[in-house]
Order: sequence, then structure tokens, then C-alpha cells
Amino acid sequence: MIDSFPPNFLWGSATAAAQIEGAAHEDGKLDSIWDVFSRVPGAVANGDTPEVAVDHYHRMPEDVALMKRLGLDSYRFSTSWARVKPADGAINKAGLAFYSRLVDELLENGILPWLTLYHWDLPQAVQETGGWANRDTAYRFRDYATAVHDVLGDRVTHWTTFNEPFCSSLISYAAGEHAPGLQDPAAALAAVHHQHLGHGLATAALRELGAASAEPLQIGITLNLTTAIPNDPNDPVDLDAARRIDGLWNRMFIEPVVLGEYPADLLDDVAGLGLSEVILPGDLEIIHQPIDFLGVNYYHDDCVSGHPVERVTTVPTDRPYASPFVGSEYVSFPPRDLPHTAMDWEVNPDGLRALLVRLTLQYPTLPPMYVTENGASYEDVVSDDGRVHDPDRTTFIREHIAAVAEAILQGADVRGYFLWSLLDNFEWAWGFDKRFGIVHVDYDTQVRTIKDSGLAYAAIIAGALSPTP
Ligand code: IFM
Repeated sequence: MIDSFPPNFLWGSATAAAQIEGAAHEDGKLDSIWDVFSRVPGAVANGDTPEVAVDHYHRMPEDVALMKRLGLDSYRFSTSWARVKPADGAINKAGLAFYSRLVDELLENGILPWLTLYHWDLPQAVQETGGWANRDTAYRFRDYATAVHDVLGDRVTHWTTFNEPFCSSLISYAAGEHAPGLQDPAAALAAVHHQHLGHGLATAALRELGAASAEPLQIGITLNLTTAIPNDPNDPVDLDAARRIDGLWNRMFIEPVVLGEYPADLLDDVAGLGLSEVILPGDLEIIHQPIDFLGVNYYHDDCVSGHPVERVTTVPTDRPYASPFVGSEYVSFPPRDLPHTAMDWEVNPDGLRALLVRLTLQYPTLPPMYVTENGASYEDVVSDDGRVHDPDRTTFIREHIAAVAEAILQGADVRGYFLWSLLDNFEWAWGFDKRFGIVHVDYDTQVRTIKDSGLAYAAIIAGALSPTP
């Protein structure tokens, strides 16, 4: 099975700044929206905050050494806008110096840096000017991207503009479950469009800056995608609910970038919520920049019904649930008879194969894909033997990698796989309650222990373990 991966297939692991760095107010970094949101009572489980996280800011060389031990080809990390331009004004040289040291450490260890510019930690100062609901934020994002390029552009070749804009728009501005915690569907749709615009502006700017580089930049975006499966494929109500979720969660994010247009049915579904009004002449041309890769984050599919079945919600919140499913009367997610992770997410590796093949068939102009996140949370403990035995995660990883191999055999152009996550970390509204790492972190001592799943992943990378369980 391992033989069906192309020779230069990239094996990696991923993290994000706010989830691991800590040092939330050090060396000039100021509040991001997640620092502020996590201080709102009830917003994050157990009152956890990213203040210290897993102290990666101070333990970076140790963490890069772990990557080396695992045999990673590449490390996907994000830069924190709130560290680079904390007050939305001057550039914080100390903040950029951290990322410069990280990039050097990676390169010295033969690990390709894969940089994401936006993984949800907007400077609070920018939020106070309206955040992503304000069109100006797209231009500020472009300026932040060029500031990062000015310092790292001589060494970083792989650039991702946004990670999962679905989360930093709908979940953040409509559902209120992520920072900044708003429940305003029109602001959410404006945030979608302005993040698209920011993607296009930054891509064009980076492309221009990179033109002088010896090695052309690889620029892309990472989207979290799902397959919306109608609960009853013979029920027109369920079929229509699945279409609407596919439009709102997948096509609203893929199509402006890849096709230069919003899906017509989606525009109809959300008519009256202001999306059409924020799309100015010329925006779609800016958004529709050529990209070099599409990052696909996959965790699970969603079984969808248009009937009022009780919704399975996965985020602990005592705020009233505000539906992000604008444009619909009911959308519910009936549970299916599949194994579930500690997040209560379905384990369905074939869904990853099906998604990659579907994207290939549905979008003939799609650039090569990388699975930029895939992984699982389980309740891990350090055993008496000092090890973390997490057989469910090992099986999850092997089966999903086997699914990628199968997708490639079926014609999908997938060039790499990044496991989420390298380290246990701050899982947003779940705080430190959910562990996704292949390296366990003791949150009291910050001691790192490679889990059995991490050893298995290293063996897969080394070609010593077949993904097929
Ligand atoms: O931890 C997150 C990550 O930040 C974005 N993608 C999903 C992961 C697991 O929830």
C-alpha cells in the first residue's frame, strides 16, 4: 500500500500558533481575539486560556527535535498576526524573530517549513475595528502577509493564506462558538467574503514578492471540507438539506477561489443576509488567483436531515445556540452507527477517500491537493510503563492514510499528508480537554511523550509499517 504514494509524497504534522505557543503577552505580543474570548466566563471549557498553552515559544528546539525523531518531511505551523503586528500598526521584530528562529531550526533539521498566515488569532486591535465583518481587514491581512514575507520569504517556500475560513467566519460570527463569539449571520457572511478577499490580495502580493526568489513560491489555502450525506437519500427534504449544507460549508469556500464565483444556489439560500451586497465589482477576480495547492482538512462527514431531528452539538456552550445554517428552516445531524472519537466525531476513513475523489471529479481545474489536517482526539493517559498506549488513534491514522492511498489510485492528485496534531494542545472552545497530539503533553510539567500512535506514524513514514491495519 505504501508503494502507491508518489516518491516525493510529503509526510508532515501540523499545529497552530494560538494552540501551542503560549507566551501570549511576551516579547511584544498583545491580545488576540482568542486571548480575549477565553477570558469570557463559560466561553472555553474549564476557563482554560492560551496564555501558556504548551509553551512551544520557549521549547521550540525541543519540539523540532521531536519532529526530527518522528521523521517528518514537513511541519505545518501558523504565524500569529497578534505577535507580528500586535496593535495593528508597527511590526513587532521580536515576534518575527521567533518565527525566523523556528524556520532556521526546521531547515537545519531537514524539515520543510509549511507556513499558514491565519489560523484564527486575529489581533484584538483589528477586531475592535470590526474584525472580518469590516472589508478593511482584508487589506490589513495583505499587509501582515507581506510583513511576514519580508522576514521569512528568503527561506519559506510554502505559504497558506487561511486555515479553515469556515470556522473563522460561520462558527465565529454566527454560531458564537469561536472568537469573537458573535451571533450575527450577516456579519458571518461578510466575514466569509472578506477572508476570501484577503486570500486573493495576499496571494497576489506574495506572488509578486516571490517572483524574485530562486525557487517559486507555492501558495494555497486550506479548507475544512465534509461530505453532506442525506439521511434518507430518497427524501427530497433531506436531499435539499444536504445540498444547502454542501453549499454553505464546502462550495461557498471552494468555488470563489477555484472558479471565481459563488454557487448560485447558495446565493439564493442566503439572499437577504447581505452576502451579495458585500461583493464589490472586481472582488471575484482578485479572489480567483491561481493557487499552487489546495489544503484539505478532513475529520468526518455529516449526515444531514431537513427534518427537525435533535442536533448533535459538539461544543460545550451555555450560550444559546445560534444556527450557522443561515437560509434554512431546519438542518439536523442525525448520528450514524459508526465509531466515534472523544469529540463525538464519526470515524469514517472512506469519507476521506470519497471527498478527495469527488473534488478531483467535480473541479477539473483544481490544483494538487495536500491533506493538511487529519487526526483524532482520544482520552489518552500516561501508563505505568511511562508510555501512552493509544491504539484507537493508531488505527485511525493507518486507515485514513490507506484511504489517501486509495484516493490516489482512483486518480486524486494528493501530494502530502499532515497529521493533526504534533502535540496535545489548546483545542479552542474545548480548552485542554481534548487531546489530538501524537505527542502527549503533561500540562503541569510540559513534559512531552511520544504516543504509540506517534511511533506508528514514524514507522509508516519510514516505510516500516503498512498503513493498512
Ligand atoms: O484543532 C483544530 C484545528 O485548529 C483546526 N482544525 C480542526 C482541529 C481539531 O478540532
